[in-house]
Amino acid sequence: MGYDEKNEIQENENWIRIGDLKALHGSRILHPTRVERIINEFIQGGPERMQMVSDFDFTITKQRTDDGGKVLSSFGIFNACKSLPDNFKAETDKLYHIYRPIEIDPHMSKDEKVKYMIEWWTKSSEVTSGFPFDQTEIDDIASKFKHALRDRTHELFEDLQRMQIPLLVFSAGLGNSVVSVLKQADIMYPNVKVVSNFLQYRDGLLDGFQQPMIHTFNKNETVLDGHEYYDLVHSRDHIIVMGDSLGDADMASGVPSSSHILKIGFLFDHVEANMEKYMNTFDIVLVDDQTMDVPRALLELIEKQKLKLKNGGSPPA
Ligand code: MG7
Ligand code: MG
Repeated sequence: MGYDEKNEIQENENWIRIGDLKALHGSRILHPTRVERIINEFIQGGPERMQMVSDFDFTITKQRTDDGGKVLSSFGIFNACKSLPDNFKAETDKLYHIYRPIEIDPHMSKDEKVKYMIEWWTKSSEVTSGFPFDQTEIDDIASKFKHALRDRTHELFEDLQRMQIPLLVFSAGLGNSVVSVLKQADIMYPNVKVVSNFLQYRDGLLDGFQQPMIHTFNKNETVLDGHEYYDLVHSRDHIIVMGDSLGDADMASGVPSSSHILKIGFLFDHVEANMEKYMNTFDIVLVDDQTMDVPRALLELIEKQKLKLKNGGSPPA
């Protein structure tokens, strides 16, 4: 997609070989030559042309923690709040058991699933209405999950901030929880933008989620079209996408200019059964990798080359 033959860079003495990238050694890559080319395009293009788009649940947070503790999703954090009305938990559980199997049904087409997902988010929004709720409740629970971020998440966010690369955290979950976790982890830098579902209030009571609703299958250009975020990044045509679900791979498909998109997929559940689909969907598949080491390794190459150019071609001291 968007593979621009005309502007392809040529292999030169600075060319990086994918086999030399230690961080990629454990990964599964269907088209190594293509990935090698994209990485070299990124390095040559520099930070000014980069942007990153990442999912939140189980992409910025871990799929598996060292102590085996369960990581709550952004909706899960909200649902754990104590003051929610008695019927709330029962209602949302009921919805989850109806719609979650549809969301992941391997036999139903995306087009068919969309109407069910709209139903799910709509009903969930309706249930999340008519009672008072204080954001500090989310903050209290989210504080426990700032330690469940992937290893080296802080470093990744610092890298992006230092290199002034915008990061879009794109989540079909609950934005209030996402922002709370990122803020409490001290990584909600100015270059980080969260697009997600946020709680809406009316007359002091909850009134569902704000529009536009973001669900599993419109987490792409369909909701971002015309969004202020596109103005911010329209000249950044080199994109790293990260996600743990197959649908995450499309997150940047509507970005106005995208010469090269490199998709990194974190695979943890049912590795064997999912491997083929993940390899066909993501350029780089990481199996049970609970770190940010791979995206950081790519950014490091980009930053090193930039410093090298600044120093007139000689390697940085
Ligand atoms: N997901 C979607 N909805 C809900 C909900 O109302 N409650 C809970 N607990 N989970 C929900 O992060 C996005 C994921 O959250 C799930 C409306 C879906 O599985 C979705 O992929
Ligand atoms: Mg996810």
